[in-house]
Amino acid sequence: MRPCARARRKPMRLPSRSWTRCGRSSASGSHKLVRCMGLPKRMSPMRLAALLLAPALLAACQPASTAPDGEPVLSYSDAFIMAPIAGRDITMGGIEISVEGGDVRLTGVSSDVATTVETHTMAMVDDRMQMRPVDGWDLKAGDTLKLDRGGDHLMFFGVDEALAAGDTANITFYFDVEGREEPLTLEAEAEVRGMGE
Ligand SMILES: [Cu+2]
Repeated sequence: MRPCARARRKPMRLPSRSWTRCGRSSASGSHKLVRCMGLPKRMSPMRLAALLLAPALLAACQPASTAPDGEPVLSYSDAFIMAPIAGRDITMGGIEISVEGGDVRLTGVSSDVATTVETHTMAMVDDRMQMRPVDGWDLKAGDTLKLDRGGDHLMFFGVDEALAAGDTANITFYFDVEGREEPLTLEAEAEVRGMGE
C-alpha cells in the first residue's frame, strides 16, 4: 500500500464542521479546502478542477490491496436534500458514505421524494464548470465518498413540490459488490435544507 493512501484518507473523515474551519463557506464554494488537505502531485486538469470544488479524492490514490473476506459494511453521515426552489421540481443533495471490509461500486440511487435520482460530477467545459451525470463511483475498503454542493453530488428530478426545509426524506443507495448477485443497499435518512443552510 502506498503511504499516500492512508495519509489522504484521514482528512476525508473529518466531520463537515472541521472543513468550515479551513475556510469553506457553503455559500461561496470550497476553493480554500485545497490548502487544508494538500494537492496530490500528479493530476489531470479535470481532476484538479474537481478537487478545487470538493474534497472527493477517492480515485486519486488507491491502495493496491485486496478486499478482505466478508460483506462490506456501509455507514453514512450528513445526508441532505436542498429544498427545491418554488415552482421547480429539480434539486440537489449530498451525503458522506464510508465503506469498511470490502470494495463496492455505487451504481444507483432512489428516493421517496423524487422520481429519479442521478449521480453528478463537475467538470471544466470551455473554461466553465458544468455538471454532468456519471455512472457511479468506486469505493475501496476504508474510503469515504463525499457528495456535496460544488463537487460530486446527487441530483433529484421530479421532486415532491411539498418538500420543505426541516422535512426528512429517504434516499436509497445501491452498490455492486463482486461475487454478490443482489446489490447491497444503504438506506439513508436525509435532512431537507433550505437555501443558506
Ligand atoms: Cu447536478
